[in-house]
Amino acid sequence: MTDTSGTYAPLTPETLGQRLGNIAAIREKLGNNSSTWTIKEVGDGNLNLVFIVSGDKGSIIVKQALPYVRLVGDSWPLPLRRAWYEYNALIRQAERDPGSVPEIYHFDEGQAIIAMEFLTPHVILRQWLMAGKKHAGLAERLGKFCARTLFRGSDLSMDTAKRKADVRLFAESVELCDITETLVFTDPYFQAERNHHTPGLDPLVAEMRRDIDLKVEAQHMKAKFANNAETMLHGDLHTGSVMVTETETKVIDPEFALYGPMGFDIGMLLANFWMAFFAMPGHLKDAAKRADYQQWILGVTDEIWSVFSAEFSRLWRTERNGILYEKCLFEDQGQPLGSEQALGHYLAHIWQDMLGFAGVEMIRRTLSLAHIAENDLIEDETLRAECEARGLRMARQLVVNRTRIPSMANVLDLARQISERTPV
Ligand code: SR1
Ligand code: MG
Repeated sequence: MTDTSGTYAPLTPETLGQRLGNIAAIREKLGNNSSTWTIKEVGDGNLNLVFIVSGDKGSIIVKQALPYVRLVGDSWPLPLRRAWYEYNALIRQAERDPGSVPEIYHFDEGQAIIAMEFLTPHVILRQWLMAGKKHAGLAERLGKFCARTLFRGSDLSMDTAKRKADVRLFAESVELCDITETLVFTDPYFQAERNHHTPGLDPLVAEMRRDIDLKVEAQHMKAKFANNAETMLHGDLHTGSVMVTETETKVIDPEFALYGPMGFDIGMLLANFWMAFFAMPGHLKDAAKRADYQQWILGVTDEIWSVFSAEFSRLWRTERNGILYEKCLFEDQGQPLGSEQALGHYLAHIWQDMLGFAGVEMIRRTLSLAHIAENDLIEDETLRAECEARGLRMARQLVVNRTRIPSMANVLDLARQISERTPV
C-alpha cells in the first residue's frame, strides 16, 4: 500500500493525473488513460485536500493532508502523518464493523495520500439534517458502529500485545490530540485567541466563563479524555463525519483517531444531533413540520443509545476475550450474573462520560474555533444566537449534572423544555 515517491508536494487538478496515473490499484478503478480523467477539488473540511477523480471505469476520492490547518492557513502547521493515523484507523474500523467505512484503494505515506471509495450519491449527514430529511436505518447503523468499534478496539476484546502496540502507535498523534485537548476542552472557557461566537451570546458567554462548576467539570472531562486509553476512538465523530443515502450510512474521516475514553465518540455524535435539534428554527420555517422533525431527531439519539447499549451488551456476552472482566472469574465459575453486574456498571460509566463529552462538544462548537454549519448558515443573527444559546444551556446541564441524569428520557425532556424557553 505504501509507496513513498519523492518529496511531498500537494496535488492539484493539473498534477494529479500524472502523479497517480501509474498506480495499478487506481488505474483499475478509473481506467488506464489518466489524461482523460476529470479531477475536481471538493474539500470543504478544516484540514485537507479532497479530489473526486473520474475516468472511463468509475470514480474515486483522493484525499491528501496539507502540512497546515486549511481552515486557518500556513500559520498553523500540522504534520502530514495524520494521513497515516487515518489510514490505520480506517483499516481497523473496516475490520471491526465491516462495511461501515469507505474502502481504501491506495495509501502513500510520504505524500500523505489516501485513495478511496467515492461514496455516491451519499451526502454529508449535516446537510441531510438541515434539509429536514429523515432516514430509516441511521440510528441502527451508527449505534452499531459505535458499539462494535469501541468494544472491539478495547481491552475487553483485543489481544493485549496488539492493543499495547496500537496504543503506542496512536499515542504519537500528538498534534491532532492537542487540537482536541485545546479546542474542545480549554479554549471555550476563556477568551482564547481563536475563539469566536455570535455577538448576541455575549452575556451568556460571560456567565459561562464565570461558572466555576462548569469549568471544573469540563476539566474533569479533559482529564478523562487525556488519561483513559480505553479504546480506539474515531476521535471526531460528528455529523460531518457521516455520509448517507436513503438506505446507507458510512462513517468517514477518522484522522483524529486515538486511544481514549469509551464515551467520547458517542457523546460527540449525540451532541451534534442535539445541536441540529436546536438549530431547526433556522432551517424549517413551517412550525408543524419543524416540531415533527425535531421529535424525529430526538428519537434518533434515543435509538442510537439503545442500539449501542444492546450491541455492546451482545458483544460483552459473546466476544469478551480480552484481559478485562475475564470469563474465568464469572461465567466459568457459574456466576453469569457477576458479569451482568459488571456490564451494568460499565454501561453506566459510558453513559455518564457520554453526557459530559456531549456537553463539552456542544459548547466548543459554539464558542471555540470550529463551529457547525447548522448554526453558521442561520443568517438572522438574533435567531442564530437563540438557537445556539439553547444548545449552550443544555450543554451546561449535561456537563455539570451528568452523574445525576439517569436516562435518555430525562435528556430528551431537558432538550424539549429548553427549546421552548427564551434562552438569552
Ligand atoms: C483545526 S481543526 C478544527 C476542528 O476540525 C476538525 O473537524 C475537528 O473537529 C477539529 O476540532
Ligand atoms: Mg474531519
